[in-house]
Amino acid sequence: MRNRANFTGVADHTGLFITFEGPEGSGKTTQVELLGQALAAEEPVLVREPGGNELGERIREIVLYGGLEIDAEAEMYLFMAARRQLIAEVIGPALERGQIVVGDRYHDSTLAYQGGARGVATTWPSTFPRPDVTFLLAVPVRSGLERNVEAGKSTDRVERESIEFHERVAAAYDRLAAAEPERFTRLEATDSRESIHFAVMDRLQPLLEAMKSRQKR
Ligand code: Z5A
Repeated sequence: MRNRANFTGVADHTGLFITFEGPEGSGKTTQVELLGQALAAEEPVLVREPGGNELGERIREIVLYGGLEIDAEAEMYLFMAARRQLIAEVIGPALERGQIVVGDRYHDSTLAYQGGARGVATTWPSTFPRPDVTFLLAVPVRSGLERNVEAGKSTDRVERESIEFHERVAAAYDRLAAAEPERFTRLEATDSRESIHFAVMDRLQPLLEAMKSRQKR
């Protein structure tokens, strides 16, 4: 792997960086898959967090399923270490090549879970590219948790937290979206899968066109 220590990728890439955020069971993975299919001709790069490469998947095992007591700040650094490796190995190079990158969670998850819900002091590192657009799938906390139970998903360390914890996550997401209205598009996750996907495509259309004209120059 090239040494990517200096990669910032904040403003200088020709690709398009799209992320999906939201509480448990809000339908992020469903929408990432639908978007991946809709953009198949563009060969988008789909990534999930934590994960998406070997270090990320190993950290995922430790932080979500390791059965360990982890200090809240240590947990934040683990998520961020996995993210930095994903940026260096996958996200940064893909954006530089002019590809579309679609993230199933990204740094806003750390701001909402470790910052908003656990109370850890968080920042946005300058070497973490900001997404061009972030879709926040808003769902009532209990409905989202019930959806995951109905889907038979096994619960991890974070999902087993109290309802109050998940309410704090949702409130933190609302504050993040309100603070950056140009980047965030808030969608009601209780709408049908198809109508959410339609709204996603509608929001992306001008960005996709702008990306293509940037690349022709
Ligand atoms: N975490 C963190 O604390 N800090 C960080 O920095 C990062 C993560 C990056 C990752 O768990 C955990 O790590 C997460 C936050 C924490 N844990 N918590 N709590 P994960 O990767 O295993 O899972 P997740 O990201 O939390 O996703 P999820 O909640 O499991 O699901 P989802 O992707 O949002 O939803 P889905 O899988 O697409 O859909 C869930 C079900 O609902 C499924 O049966 C669908 O068919 C159904 N669904 C989807 N859309 C609809 C609509 N529109 N209507 C009805 N039903 C629907």
